[in-house]
Amino acid sequence: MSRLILVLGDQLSQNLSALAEGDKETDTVVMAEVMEEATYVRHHPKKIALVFTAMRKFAAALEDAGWTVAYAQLDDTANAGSIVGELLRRAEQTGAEEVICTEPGEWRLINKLTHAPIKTRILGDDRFLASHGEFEAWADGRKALRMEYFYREMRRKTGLLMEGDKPAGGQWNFDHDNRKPAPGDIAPKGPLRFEPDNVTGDVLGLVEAQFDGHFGDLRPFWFATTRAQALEALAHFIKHALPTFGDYQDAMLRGEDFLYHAIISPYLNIGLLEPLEVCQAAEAAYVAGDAPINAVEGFIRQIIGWREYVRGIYFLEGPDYAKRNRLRQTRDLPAVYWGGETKMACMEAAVGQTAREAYAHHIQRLMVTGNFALLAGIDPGQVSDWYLEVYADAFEWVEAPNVVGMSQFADGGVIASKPYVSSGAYINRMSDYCKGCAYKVSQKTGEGACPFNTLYWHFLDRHRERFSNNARMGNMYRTWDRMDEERRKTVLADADAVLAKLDSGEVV
Ligand code: FAD
Ligand code: DLZ
Ligand code: SF4
Repeated sequence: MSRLILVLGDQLSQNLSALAEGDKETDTVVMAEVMEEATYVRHHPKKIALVFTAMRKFAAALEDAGWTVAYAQLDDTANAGSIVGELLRRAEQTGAEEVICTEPGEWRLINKLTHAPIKTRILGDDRFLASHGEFEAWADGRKALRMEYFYREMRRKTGLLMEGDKPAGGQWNFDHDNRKPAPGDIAPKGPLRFEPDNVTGDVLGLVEAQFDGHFGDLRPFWFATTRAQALEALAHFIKHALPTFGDYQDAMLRGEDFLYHAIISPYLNIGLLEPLEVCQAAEAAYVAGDAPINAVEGFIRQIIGWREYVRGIYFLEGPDYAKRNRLRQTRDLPAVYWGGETKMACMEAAVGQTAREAYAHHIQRLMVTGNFALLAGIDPGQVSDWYLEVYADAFEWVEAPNVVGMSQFADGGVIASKPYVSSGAYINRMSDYCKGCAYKVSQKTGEGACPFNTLYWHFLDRHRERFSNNARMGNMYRTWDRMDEERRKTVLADADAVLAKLDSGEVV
């Protein structure tokens, strides 16, 4: 019996479980560029171009490997417009009666496939180190699901940076050696960039024609779009940036969009790279003496720790997770997130580079755009949609836990033990944004005060009931309570004025 093997745009791996189950002689691989996937949120044009180009090249690689591939380009006249529609169209063409697919990274699509009017078998996605069952077993009976302990399990499981049953270097975590501000005179090489070829050129033309109104710049487009290119990009990072990765992991500098980050998340998340091979490459650099333990451990932790952990949480918590709003924040996302004028230099830098590159690093996402949204009381659903749209690496299994959980505390504390909020002081310590900002980071109240400074106290004050008993936040509340009442009133009034400006669309 012939079957259809569905390969989605973020499943571009030769060892995909659905392909392993398929039969080259009798089955047809279905791949489809469809409007439904390209517009369920209005993805950044660079992200759509990455996914479509990588899909086209992966389909060609599958054909070279002997598969029959039924590929639909977005502008094919017969294109049904959705994944399920395309499966039904191909089933009619081929006579196939069953679909085999690897679990999608989003409940939305799992639900559509589960209810498709054709028999569909969904296999586990074994491109991750921890299966759902393993994560559930780890989580079972624990009061708090903290990443650090899960990460140690993954170290033991993979043997990465292990000396027998002990962690290499005598510690599991070297974060205290990391997170320095970056001096102004560094010269990071940045990611490896690839010239568009004919296939990429065709897709860029298509994206330009079809998704003109989406936020962000399509060109210059330089992402890797094949596994071979992604491996080159990885090797470039290991050689040129990994040794310094840890030191400046949290730093932010004007005009330096990438610093010493890897810029591999888009490639990992669409399947061009595998998490274990990436970590093994980093470990090899440590063993060879080419990169220090603080950098390599920190890097590996992001992948076998955070990346696996957030996926575990997304599937453990279920389909309602991405919709949670435990702090009941309801303000609309302000125009500054769409490139609207702002006087805040940090927001301008983070949003500006997001528009240009479909990329911002972790601390820009967490402590600039995320921090501001949380302090300003923005609806986490709108915040989450924004992140899903604007980043090339954003797929809901990884985006939602990072945004709804880690950044917006909208899951009520499943991921974070306290909200990631800070005044302008943190941004000033870790960046050069505040120099030359229209606001003064040292000013706590009044016209020119940094908005993060007043909104920070406003956040704590309006959520006192929830957080004042949190052991990790006691100091913050004690500091607030020690301020004299007049000052507290002024701070809150100034914060209200900032919020009113946001609501009325005035420039903040
Ligand atoms: P590096 O800083 O060089 O880190 C190496 C790798 O570690 C990354 O490629 C990534 O695969 C992994 N990693 C690091 N941190 C995380 C994390 N918290 N969760 C999962 N993987 C991690 N990452 C995404 O892949 N997709 C998202 O949609 C996404 N949304 C985020 C939203 C917010 C609010 C925050 C705070 C973080 C988000 N992250 C997301 C995590 C992180 O910001 C990105 O993985 C990272 O910036 C990718 O750039 P890089 O490859 O240069 O990473
Ligand atoms: C992100 C994306 C986009 C933009 N377009 C497509 C597409 O046309 N066809 C496809 O198969 N996949 C696409 N994707 C990736 C899917 O949206 C992704 O598989 C789901 O969000 C689950 O992670
Ligand atoms: Fe951002 Fe405040 Fe610094 Fe300006 S002063 S860059 S608004 S933290």
